Amino acid sequence: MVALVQIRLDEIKPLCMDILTTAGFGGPQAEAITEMLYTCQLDDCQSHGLFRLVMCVETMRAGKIDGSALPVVHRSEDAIVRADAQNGMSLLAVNEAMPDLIAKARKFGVAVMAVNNCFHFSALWPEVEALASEGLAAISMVPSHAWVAPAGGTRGALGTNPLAFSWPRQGQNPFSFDFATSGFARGEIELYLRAGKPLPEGVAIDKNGNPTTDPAAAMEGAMLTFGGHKGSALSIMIELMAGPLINDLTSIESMQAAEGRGGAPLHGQIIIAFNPTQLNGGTSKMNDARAEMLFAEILDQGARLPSQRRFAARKRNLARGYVEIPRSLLDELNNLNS
Ligand code: NDP
Ligand code: PYC
Repeated sequence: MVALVQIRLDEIKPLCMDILTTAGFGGPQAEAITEMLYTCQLDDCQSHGLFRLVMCVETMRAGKIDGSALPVVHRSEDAIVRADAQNGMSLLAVNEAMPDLIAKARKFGVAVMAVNNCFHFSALWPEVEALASEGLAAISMVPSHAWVAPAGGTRGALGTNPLAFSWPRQGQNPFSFDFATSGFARGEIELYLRAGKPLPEGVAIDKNGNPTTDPAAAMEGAMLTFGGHKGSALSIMIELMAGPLINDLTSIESMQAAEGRGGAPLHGQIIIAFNPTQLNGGTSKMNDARAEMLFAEILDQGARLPSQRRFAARKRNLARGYVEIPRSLLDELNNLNS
């Protein structure tokens, strides 16, 4: 049994800001990171909540990130928003480009945000859900480091490459999902390693290409995509869409750029926003009803929608005023900067 400790909601942001600014992040970068970590921890996203403070500090120690970077958002008349994160974390750049993306999606029906030169450690759902709260459907993708073998391969070539989607719903939480295209996210494997738990079968191979359930051997060898060749193809698409398409690095190049120093990957991010009002030809009421019929049928079968666990966790944590994390993680966070 992992020993858990409670952290009051009002303690989370000061804890993050303290750790991040002590590590060397400037105010705006630290605030954007803190907001993301709070949002994820509130929803019990253990692999990308407070745990990711460790990766943020490691990224600073690796010496390649500009912790005081101020992103540059390029203004244009077309449906594309380009944001250069200037070698800071992705989050500040995404936040600053978001109003333009929303305005352009409303104007053109579809708009694309291309973020370049960003270190990236975070979950994607908060960004696509921010767009859903504006009535837009949205997709986001990023590569990472080449930890994942392609289907039929023997060594890392692809990132854990998450794909997130959000669909706005009237008067309720959006339909959203956000998952790594590897069977497990890297963060999840790290949590298994810390907990001393074996991985399920089919998640990883060791450095000799043999199946393994040992998280340490998996980290030395390669992770596998979900769904065999299907997840592998999706992962390659993400490499292309959030890499060469927007003139940024693949997971192989990101890994090379890190020179074995650890920390978050460095690459690009793509977010695509769709405005239903234009795309459905002004019939949004009918189309909302159609989408709701689909969700109702899924729920009627006893299945759950993705993100339902998260929304329930948020409600519970807001009501009780605290989150729970492993005591060992809190100890590690308290010692991060010593
Ligand atoms: P999970 O496997 O935890 O969850 C994937 C999605 O599936 C969630 O939306 C989840 O909803 C949903 N889901 C889970 N079980 C069910 C079920 N039984 N029925 C319906 N839906 C279900 O995700 P991962 O571990 O793959 O990824 C975790 C996070 O890691 C993501 O936020 C991702 O963005 C992040 N990540 C970031 C990377 C980066 O480079 N920045 C790289 C890889 C991952 P719910 O949450 O409600 O359970
Ligand atoms: O969990 O795979 C992961 C991950 C990579 C970068 C940030 N998180």
